[in-house]
Amino acid sequence: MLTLALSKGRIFEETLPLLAAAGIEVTEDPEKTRKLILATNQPDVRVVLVRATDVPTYVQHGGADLGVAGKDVLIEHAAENEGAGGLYQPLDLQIAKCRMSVATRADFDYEAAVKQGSRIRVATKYVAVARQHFADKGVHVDLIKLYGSMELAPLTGLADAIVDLVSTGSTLKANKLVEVERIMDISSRLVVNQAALKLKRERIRSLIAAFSGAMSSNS
Ligand code: PRT
Ligand code: MG
Repeated sequence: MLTLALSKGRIFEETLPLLAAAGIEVTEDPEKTRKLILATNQPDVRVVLVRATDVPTYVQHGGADLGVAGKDVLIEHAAENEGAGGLYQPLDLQIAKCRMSVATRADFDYEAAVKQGSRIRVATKYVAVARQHFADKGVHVDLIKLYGSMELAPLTGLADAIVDLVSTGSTLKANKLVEVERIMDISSRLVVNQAALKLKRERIRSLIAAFSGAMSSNS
């Protein structure tokens, strides 16, 4: 049995065409069932639905053989789990793309605050990335960990800036925030459990080959 961990929503949707290229069709719709384990047309392949941030945990500890997770999630997971040994990342799938950026209220002068060496209060879910980014710039920050709705922090005075994912930019715009700095491009990667890679070598290798074949035919 091969168990693949996916999160509902964009990662599930964008992984489907790659699975199809490997001859795998998920036979149930995650939006229409309450089941957390989904069967596929291949009797030896199943999909488990977990929270996006839980994908690396499932794969690292063998609850799933493989998974798909964003670079944002993988960096934070590695920082919280001392490098997350046992998680192999063979392929950037180039799906669920976005960028990680710093955003502020339009009336906050970020450049001036950075130049003056002021202490900046930054709210984010991505504490590891934010800490590294501001340390590299030599900017002093007070990091405030949030689990969602980061956009609210500068609007309520909780923080001067946020570090969040941006795709179309419409969420920032709707909340009258501006993107003041891009930190990094984000895409999702295939992650594989190290032990599964040894025990189920051929099955996993052919899956990786089918995924990368589907990607190169897309580009
Ligand atoms: O939603 P939930 O709390 O269950 O989990 P999650 O937010 O971690 O999952 P999900 O499915 O929303 O995101 C899974 C992965 O998709 C993330 O880890 C990213 O790698 C990737 N991804 C790609 C994104 C986006 N694009 C994205 N736009 N993840 C989140 N967003 C959010 C962003 O945080 C912001 O709130 O969408 C909003 C911005 O979008 P725009 O288009 O308005 O700029
Ligand atoms: Mg989300």
